Amino acid sequence: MNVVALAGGVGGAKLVAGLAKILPPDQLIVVVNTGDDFEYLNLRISPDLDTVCYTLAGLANPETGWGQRDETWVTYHSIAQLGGPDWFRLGDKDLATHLIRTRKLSQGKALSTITREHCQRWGIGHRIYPMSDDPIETIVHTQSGDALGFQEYFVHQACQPVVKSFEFKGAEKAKPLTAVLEGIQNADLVIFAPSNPWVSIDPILAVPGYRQAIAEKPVIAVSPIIGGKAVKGPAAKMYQELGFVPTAAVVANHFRQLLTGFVFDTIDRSELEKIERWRIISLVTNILMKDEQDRIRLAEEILRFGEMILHRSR
Ligand code: FO1
Repeated sequence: MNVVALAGGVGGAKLVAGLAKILPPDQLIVVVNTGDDFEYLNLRISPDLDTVCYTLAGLANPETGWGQRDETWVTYHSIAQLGGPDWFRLGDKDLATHLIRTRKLSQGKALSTITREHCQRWGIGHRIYPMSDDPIETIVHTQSGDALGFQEYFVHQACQPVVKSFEFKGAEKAKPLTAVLEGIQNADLVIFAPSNPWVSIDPILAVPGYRQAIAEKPVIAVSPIIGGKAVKGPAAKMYQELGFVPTAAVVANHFRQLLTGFVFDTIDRSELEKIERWRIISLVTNILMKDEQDRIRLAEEILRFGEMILHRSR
């Protein structure tokens, strides 16, 4: 089965790692949010791309989900000693990725080419693409009138500002990747990984052409909300601040126009009827991924659910 998965950071990366254990490299394409990318210490940082790649390569830090495992922080502490900036923690190993990526970008290489080269070095066979080679910047507009870059909001201000809306600056002018568009056209199934709908999946859907291509395909989304809370990050807080009660059903409604299927947790079983009334087929299961076994089990269940959906529509 040919699958295209859309993913943001830590939650998305875990499911993608499960899918990559089951699907061979020629059957899985991963499209990663780059709206969180920014420049820090004159380096181009692509947090979600790195999180997905490190996770697939088995290099991810198991405590944080981002950055590398067995990391050292010598440079970070030396930078702090010199007066910083030090609000964004770059470990020594991780720093190498940003240095080489920035160097290659300045030589005129596209982010997708650099990502492919790095994946080869890390032994990743599956195809991982940034959502575009053009810059797209997620801007968080706050209730107090500020317009914050995503990492300024997320890390520096610890998601404290109350959000009002999101903007994906540069999206309307950005070019979709041909390989991604072709991947979607050849896909049997598109999966939205359990990533933040507002700031991980929506930026990908804002790239011209992707939403229209995805609308032609069966789509399954996996809820990042369990029991009213986000597994990680500010998704639940964002829904609340935007006037929604954060539930699995609210996530299904977020993507309602595109969804064929929705996967959510047994704890939220009472929302089943509401979601099915929207003609979205549901899979209710344990979606919390605590270890590698959980990732593989959930990926298997989702792929089986996908087969069932495909069978029904034939
Ligand atoms: N998240 C933090 O909360 N604090 C950090 O200092 C931090 C550093 C960092 C370095 C490299 C990287 O790839 C990711 C990093 N993240 C950090 C995570 C990241 O900024 C967010 O998780 C994503 O942007 C949201 O998906």
